[in-house]
Amino acid sequence: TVQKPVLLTGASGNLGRMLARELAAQGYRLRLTDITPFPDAVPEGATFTRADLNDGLSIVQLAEGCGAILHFGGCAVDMPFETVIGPNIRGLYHIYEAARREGARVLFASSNHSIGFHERPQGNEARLDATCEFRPDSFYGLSKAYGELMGRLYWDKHGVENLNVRIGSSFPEAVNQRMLSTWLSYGDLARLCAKFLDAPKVGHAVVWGASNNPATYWGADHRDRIGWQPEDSAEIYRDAVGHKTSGNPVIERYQGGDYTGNGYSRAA
Ligand code: 15L
Repeated sequence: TVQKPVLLTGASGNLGRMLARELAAQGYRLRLTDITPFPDAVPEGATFTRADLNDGLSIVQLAEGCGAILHFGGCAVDMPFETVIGPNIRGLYHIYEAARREGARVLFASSNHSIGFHERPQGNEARLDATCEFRPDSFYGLSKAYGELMGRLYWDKHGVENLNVRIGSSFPEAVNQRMLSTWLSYGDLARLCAKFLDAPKVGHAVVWGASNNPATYWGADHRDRIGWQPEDSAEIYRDAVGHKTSGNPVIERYQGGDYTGNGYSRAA
């Protein structure tokens, strides 16, 4: 059977651009969208339409006939509450409504910041399971927790399948100590998206979005659902990264790093 088109939001972002290139090359029919223009040449077989996630009608129209939505759009870093609420909360509702109408599945680019106030494990201490409590470290992280719960709601109530990827740090290379634990290579992310698109069944699933890093903070999740296994490892960057840390005990204690210390005002 010919696969239905795939809607990729946040297509103009770092991860969106990489996924547009990789997935188009693999033959997926992509509809790209973002609020900012697509900075590259639109890959063959893909189209780009500028849209605001706040605009429900545009999102529903863009999703028409799609079999899946890769939702990478919205604020991607810590921002004030009023900035986050439009794209990340209202926008997410538009994505899920569109998915419900189309019977499409959703991959939600969640983040480690939805659980950022869990402490980093020391030594052989147990790694965190995907069933852990949400402990958002910012309004951004809170919007990601909300997004995962939106997926929970739409699966339980409407049977909309969704995979929530708690992305660690997805950049071309690991560039600091923390990223030896949290790094997700572009290759592993692209392979994860392809596995999601091809999987016979997803249900509601949560996966840690990190490469095969020996220093990982994270343990069990639902990756078997889509048959994904990361292939890369941040260890190759250990020497280059060195031992420099932030020097801030809050940032170094918690998994979310910088985001946990940003505006921190707790006395003890
Ligand atoms: C995120 O969620 C951000 O989108 C990214 O820019 C990084 O800050 C990443 O988390 C991280 O925790 O390293």
